[in-house]
Amino acid sequence: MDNHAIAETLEEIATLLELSGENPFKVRAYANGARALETLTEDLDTLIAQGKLKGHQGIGQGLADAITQLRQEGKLAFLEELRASLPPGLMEILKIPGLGPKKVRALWQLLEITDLVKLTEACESGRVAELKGFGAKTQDNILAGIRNREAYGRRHLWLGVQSIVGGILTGLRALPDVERAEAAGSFRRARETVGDLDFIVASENPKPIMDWFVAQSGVQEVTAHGETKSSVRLADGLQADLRVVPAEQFFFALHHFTGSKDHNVAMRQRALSRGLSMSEWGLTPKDPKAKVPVAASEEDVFRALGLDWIPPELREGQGEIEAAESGKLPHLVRYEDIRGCFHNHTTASDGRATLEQMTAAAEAEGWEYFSIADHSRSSAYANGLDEARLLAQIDEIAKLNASGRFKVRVLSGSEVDILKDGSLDFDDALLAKLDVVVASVHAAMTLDEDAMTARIIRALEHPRVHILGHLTGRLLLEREPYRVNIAKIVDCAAANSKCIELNTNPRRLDMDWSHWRRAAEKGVLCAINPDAHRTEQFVFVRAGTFQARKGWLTADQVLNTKPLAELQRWLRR
Ligand code: DGT
Ligand code: CA
Ligand code: CA
Ligand code: ZN
Repeated sequence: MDNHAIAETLEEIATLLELSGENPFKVRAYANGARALETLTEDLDTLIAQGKLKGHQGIGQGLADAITQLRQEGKLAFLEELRASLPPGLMEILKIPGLGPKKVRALWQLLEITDLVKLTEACESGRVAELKGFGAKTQDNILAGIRNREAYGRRHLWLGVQSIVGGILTGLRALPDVERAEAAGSFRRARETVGDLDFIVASENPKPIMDWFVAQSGVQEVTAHGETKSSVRLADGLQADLRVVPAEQFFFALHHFTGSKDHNVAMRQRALSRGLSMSEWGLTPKDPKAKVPVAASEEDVFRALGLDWIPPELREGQGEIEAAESGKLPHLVRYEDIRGCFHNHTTASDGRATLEQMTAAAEAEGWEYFSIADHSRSSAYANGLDEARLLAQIDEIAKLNASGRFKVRVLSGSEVDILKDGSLDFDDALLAKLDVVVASVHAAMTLDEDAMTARIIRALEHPRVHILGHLTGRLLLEREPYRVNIAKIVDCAAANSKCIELNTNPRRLDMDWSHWRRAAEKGVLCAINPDAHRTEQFVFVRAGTFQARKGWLTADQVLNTKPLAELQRWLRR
C-alpha cells in the first residue's frame, strides 16, 4: 500500500474503534497516524528499515507495527477482526450526512439500530428524536439523508469511472475481432454523474467479444450474456452494457447510445421532416427508391440530416441542433487552451503538499501561472491562515518567484471566507496585497434563499474579490446545494465584471454546466479551478474542462486561457 492508502486504512480503523466504544486516546492515535502519513516528507521504507517510524510525529509502537504491516503485506489481521466484530450495516449508516461514529454508536447501543431499514423505522416513529443529542431536526435530516442516499446510490461520479472506462476500452480494442470500440452514454456526454456505462463495438464476430466482456476482471455479476448485447455489474454496483454491431451500423449506434434521449428525440423529428426514419441501426428513407444514407464517421450521421457534427458534451437537447443547422456551434474550450488555475491549497491550510511541491507539479503541467488560495482564519477546521501567516505566505511566494527556480509564475491569493453577513474574513488592506481573491461560503449554509443570495452578492460586489468559489456548495451524491438564487448571482457577477468559479473537484463541479451558457452570454467569465489539495488533483482541471465545454464555453470565456500579462491586467483593473 502507498502512504495515501495506508492513511485511509488508519482512518477506517479510528472510525471502527470509535464505533466499538474504544477509549478516545486510542482512536486519536490512529487518526493522528493517518495525518502523519499524509504529510510524511521522508521515505516510508527508509523509516521502516532504520526502525525510526516509532517516535516519528508521535507514532507509537503499536501504530508503527500496523503501518509496517500495511506497507509490506497490504493487510492487517486486527482490522479484519475489527470489521467482523461490528454489524456491517453500521458502515452504511455512517455515510448519512451528519452521522459520525459517536451518533451511530448511540443509535446502535440505545435503539439497536444496525441498518438503514431499522434507522428509517426509528426515525418515522419518532424514537430517534427522543435520544439525547439528537432532536427532531436531526431526525428529519437523517430521513432526508436516507432518501437522498437511495437516489444517489444508483449513480457514480464521472471522474470515478473514467479509468474503468479507459481500461475496458483498452481491453476491447486489443481483441482481434474488434474493428472499433467507443464508450457512449452519459459518460461520453460528460455528465457530472453517470448511471451506467455503455460500450459500442463494431465487429462481424461478436461471440468472443461478449465472452471477454463478461469474464473480464472486476466483473461481480453477469446480468445478460447475449449475441449482440451483454451487461455486467462491476464494483460499487456500477453496471456496464456492451453492444456489438456490424461496421456499417457502428456510427448510427454510437450516436444513438450517446444520447441524450432529448437530443435523440429532436434528431428523430428532424429526420422525419426530411423523409427519413432514424433508429440505432441507421437512417431509412420512407421512399423505397431513395438512396440509403451510410456513415463512415459520426460526422456523416449529422451530415445526412444537414447538420454540423455536434460535440457529445452539447447533446442535451438544449438548442444544439438549431446551432448545428446554422453553423453556429461554439468553438469549445479545450484543455490545451488552459494556461493555469486559481484555487489551490497547500500544507499551510488543509492541503497535503507544500508550496514547492505544488509549484513543481504546476510546472510539470506546463502551466504559465497558478495561484495559491489557502483557507482564511474563520475556516479553523481547515487550519485557515490568519493575517500573520498569510503575510508570511505572500512573502514566501515572492521569494520563490524571485529565486527563478521555476518557470511557472506563482500568484498569491486566498480562498477568503464569506462570513454570514456577506463581509469578508480579511480587511481590505490585506486583500489588496493579494494577486487573486477567491471568496467562498464554508459555514452557515442553512440560511434561507434571500439571505444567502444577499450574502453572496455583498461579497461579490466587494471591489477586492475576483472570483466566487463553489457557488452552491453542493457535493455530488452527498449534499444538496444550499438555497441560493443563481440567476441573481450571475446578474451580479455580470454587472460587476466578476468571475465565477467552475470548481472541478469531481464531487463539486460547481457552478453547474447547465448555468454557464446563460452566464457567459451575459459576459461572466469562468475560472476553471481544481481546488487542489494535493498535487495529483491538478488532473481535475483536465476533467473539469469537459464541464466547461458542456456549458458551451469558448476559450475567450474562460479566465484560465489568458496569457499572464493579460491576466494580471484583468486582476489589477
Ligand atoms: P445514465 O446511464 O442514466 O447516466 O444516462 P445515459 O444517457 O447513459 O442513458 P442510458 O444508459 O439509459 O442510455 C444510453 C443512451 O441510449 C441514452 O442517452 C439515449 C439512448 N436511449 C436509451 N433509451 C432510449 C429511449 O427510450 N429513447 C431514445 N430516444 N433514446 C434512448
Ligand atoms: Ca448510461
Ligand atoms: Ca445503459
Ligand atoms: Zn472552498
